[in-house]
Amino acid sequence: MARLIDVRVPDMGSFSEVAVIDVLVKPGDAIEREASLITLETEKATMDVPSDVTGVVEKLHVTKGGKVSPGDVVATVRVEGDAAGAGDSAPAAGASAGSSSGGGSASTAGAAAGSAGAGSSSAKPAAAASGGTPPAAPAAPGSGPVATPAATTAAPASASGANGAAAGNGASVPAASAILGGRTDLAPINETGFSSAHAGPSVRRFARELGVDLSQVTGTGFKARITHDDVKAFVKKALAGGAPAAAGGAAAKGGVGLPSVPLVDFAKFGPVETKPLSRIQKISGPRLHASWVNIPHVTQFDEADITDLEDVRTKLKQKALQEGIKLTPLAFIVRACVKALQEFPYVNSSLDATGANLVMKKYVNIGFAADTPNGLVVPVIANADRMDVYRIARALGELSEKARAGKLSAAEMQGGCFTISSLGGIGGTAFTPIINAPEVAILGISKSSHKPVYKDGAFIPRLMLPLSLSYDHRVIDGAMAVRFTTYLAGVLADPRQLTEAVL
Ligand code: CAO
Repeated sequence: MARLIDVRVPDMGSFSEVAVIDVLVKPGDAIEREASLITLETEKATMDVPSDVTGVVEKLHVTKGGKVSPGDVVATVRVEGDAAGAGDSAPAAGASAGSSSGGGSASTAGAAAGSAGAGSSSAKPAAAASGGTPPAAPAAPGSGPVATPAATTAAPASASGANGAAAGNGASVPAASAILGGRTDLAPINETGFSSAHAGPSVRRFARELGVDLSQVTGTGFKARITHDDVKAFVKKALAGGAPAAAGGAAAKGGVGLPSVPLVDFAKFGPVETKPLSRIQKISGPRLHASWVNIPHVTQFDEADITDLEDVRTKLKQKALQEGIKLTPLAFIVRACVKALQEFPYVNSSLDATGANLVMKKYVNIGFAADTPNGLVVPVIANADRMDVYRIARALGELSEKARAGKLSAAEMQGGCFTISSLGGIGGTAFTPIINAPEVAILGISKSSHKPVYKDGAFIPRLMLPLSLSYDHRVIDGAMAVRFTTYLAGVLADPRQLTEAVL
């Protein structure tokens, strides 16, 4: 006999009035249990609301562009006989529906527990309907335990029984350590990237169980949605040694990940406004974070005397401008870096996937950080070693313009060997740039200024350019780094070396 069952929006911690950005089904559609019905977007994450029953959509109660809150009915589903499965017995039984699906990693369990504690009774059937709090929704301040990287990376290791929630659900999905043959050296999950990944709840749960960071997985589904198969393919690649390695393997090997920072309800202390990160920030943030936690950074500071170089540049500048070339200090710095990289080939290398070999590059492609209205991008001057300073200046101008207009192609941001981050046009005296992995060094440039330099028994004013070289200490040691900056400073002090023709 057929029954009509309402599927509701689950408890989402402190979120309410959440935007419906996609409606994935229509009346008459036959749906399976766990099929995504709608996609919601909070300021922190997108998440799908799945059906907890198998049946036919009788009526939709939401529209794309509308707003919903926990407990709202999403759809009424006609369920025949016992087709509904565990989730349909009654709304109140939904919690068991969640666990019977094999879901509920440490993090989702933690978030759900927090939500339940904070939630109203009307929210509980909703949470039940989805089989638990959506994994993508970060726990709200005060709503309960927050999934820390430790918890998420510990989940796969729960074969050891360390994690009750995951261990209890381990029957339907093999633990990651089993799949990986005892290896658990996947990189720790980046929570920000994981939250914003385009994937449904069951895929998220699956990824959690395997310890897979969804932000690292390429989606092959509709609109680049990540599917179960994509996660499996990622794990297979990990088995073959192609996945990003954990930071020193600490998270996986010792079960200890990054400590989490405290969550604060800022609104308690005064008025606030929440603004989403830009698209570029969402992409670059996880990459910068990955570099920061994976690479042992050291920064070597130095200064180059560019008094003579500035004299030469001033003389050449007008003539170059007539040719449409803006001869800025950065063009000379790129040229000087090419020479230094040729002199110190280890700085022009990368570690291979095993971490046991260095890939020595026989080409020199220089990336430079460009500040654009949409955020930071790094265009790459390909084959900079085949260019004189004028061609470099032209390439810098063209790529900067494209960057600011948001018109850089993917190819124009790939293949870099070494990056320069120049803040010299703005100010500052020194900073510690983050290495653009898998490169092994990055040069930060600050504003040049006149300083008294003691020479031949007297102080004389010289124009000094601050250099900040961050390097990967696994590849470059301190002696090599300071030799590199000393050499670079020497080249920058001698404009003849920088204006010569390049064949
Ligand atoms: N010291 C003193 N003055 C400098 C200087 C330095 N180190 N570098 C540049 N200048 C001067 C230039 O000479 C120019 O002055 P004039 O017009 O009088 O010649 C002025 O500053 C502006 O230069 P520019 O910015 O137009 O050109 P650039 O080649 O120096 O830089 C680019 C181009 C794209 C690197 C720059 O515009 C930019 O985006 N910088 C920001 C990079 C960034 O955000 N890095 C941080 C990354 S981590 O968050």
